[in-house]
Amino acid sequence: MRNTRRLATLTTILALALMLAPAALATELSRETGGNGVVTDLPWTTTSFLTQTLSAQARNAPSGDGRALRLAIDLSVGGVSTTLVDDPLNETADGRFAADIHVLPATAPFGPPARRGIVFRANPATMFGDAYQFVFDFDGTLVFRAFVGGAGMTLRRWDATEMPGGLAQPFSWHRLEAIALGDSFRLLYDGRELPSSPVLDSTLMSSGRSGFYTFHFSADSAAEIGIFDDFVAEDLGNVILSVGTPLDYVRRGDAAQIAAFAFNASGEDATRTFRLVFVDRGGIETVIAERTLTLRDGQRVAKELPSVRVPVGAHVGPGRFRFESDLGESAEVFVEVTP
Ligand SMILES: [Ca+2]
Repeated sequence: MRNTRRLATLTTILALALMLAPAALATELSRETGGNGVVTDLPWTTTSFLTQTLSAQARNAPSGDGRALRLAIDLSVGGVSTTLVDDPLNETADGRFAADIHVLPATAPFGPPARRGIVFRANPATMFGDAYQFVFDFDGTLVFRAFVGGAGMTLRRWDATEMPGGLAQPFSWHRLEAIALGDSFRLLYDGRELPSSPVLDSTLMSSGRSGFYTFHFSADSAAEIGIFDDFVAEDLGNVILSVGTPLDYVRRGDAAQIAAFAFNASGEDATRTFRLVFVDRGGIETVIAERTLTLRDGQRVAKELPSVRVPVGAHVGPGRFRFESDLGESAEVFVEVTP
């Protein structure tokens, strides 16, 4: 081993190599705002054997257009009512799904306590009996569930103490949003990320359709089952990150070259804020570089983050570099440092 004293700085050079698949599809898959108040913007399919109807109606919704959607079951025994965008192009595994949900009282004519919310990764091959749900539960708490073979499995519940503003009040509107990337699910309520997000689960990894879901048990016929608005399904692309160094160790004071790569494998536009973070052995994290990029389709491009000179002392020591995105993708490389 040479004993040449190297520069007392650690220079990190970041390179983003952006490679994209050739297909060109819009990032936003579906948007429903209530049409003209009589018809809906999108074709929807109902998935229950029950008689259910989806209609656009005049409503005082947050969207400000005076229109929302009403999903109702014409039945006296209760049951599941799900409606999904009836378009194969709506299908995706990784995406952002969001809608405004109208919280209704549990009394007539609005009906008994009900679950209301959004579904995604709903599988057409099983008549949509497999899906993820992010919904208000009967008691007004929020719950994220895997619905498998028609049976629900709670993955995380947020009660009044964890919901921003506490339990939702009758006739209030709230936005539910889920960002699904592989086995990682970020859950947001009125734009605020909930505790424990992202929730990890690998039960349903295939692509599927998305839409609205309601359920109630009651024998009372409910005039209003679900009121929704501003549904959005967005394909976030399939971005794979990797990070590496040509060295398996860095000598104290040496210059190290860390290369971070992002690959959009889906062909959809994918916008991310990327960060390179150094994590020392004690778990202290330092953001070394951050940049927001859109990985577009149809071309192969390479971009570089600015070279960063890292002060000696702050980053000399064994640890790991983590390359991550704001949507949860990440990759790590461990670096040994010799004295
Ligand atoms: Ca609307």
